Amino acid sequence: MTLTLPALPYSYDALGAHMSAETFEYHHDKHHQAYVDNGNKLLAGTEFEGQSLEDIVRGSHGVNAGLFNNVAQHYNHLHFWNWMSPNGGGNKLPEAVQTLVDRDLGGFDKMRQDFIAAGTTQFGSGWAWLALKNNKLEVMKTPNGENPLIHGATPILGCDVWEHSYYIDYRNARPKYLESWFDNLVNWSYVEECLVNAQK
Ligand code: MN3
Repeated sequence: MTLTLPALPYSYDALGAHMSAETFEYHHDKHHQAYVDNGNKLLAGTEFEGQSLEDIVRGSHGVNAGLFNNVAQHYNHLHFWNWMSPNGGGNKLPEAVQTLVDRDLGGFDKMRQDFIAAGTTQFGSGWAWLALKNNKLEVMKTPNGENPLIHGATPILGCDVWEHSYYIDYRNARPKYLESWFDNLVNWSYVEECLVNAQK
């Protein structure tokens, strides 16, 4: 496969002050583009070329660090843009998501608190996640480009806590970014779509 950078699913200024056009100009146009370009260079001529993105992420982990870092970040960002939407956030979750949040994570408020804590306590660059593992929902955190796929899980929500995701809009205030992101931007419909796909 060839990795390609999709356009954002909304305009650059659609998320207002929660995530600015300037952040997207760097984060989407430069950082994500670099993962695509470097990933394609490192993928060429390898055994992974004919595989799905998910299989390349799983297969390259611990085997080809350069390739893994770039394809995993490509996978993470493909979903990250879709995990946000204008007028997102709130505590009205789709029923399928709410049911698992209640069953496995102690309800919305505890899940929110644990997700924000995961992102806040991820030392250095990384991600906070909601992921489905053995049909159970978990809050996870991972360093750098790692994601739940390499831990036998499927992500249904992820927040990028690399500084390039928040430094323009929030400077060093990562907890404030995570709270603002969770409360105003999360696209719960896409979370539900990811959950349904993960349960197939
Ligand atoms: Mn990023």
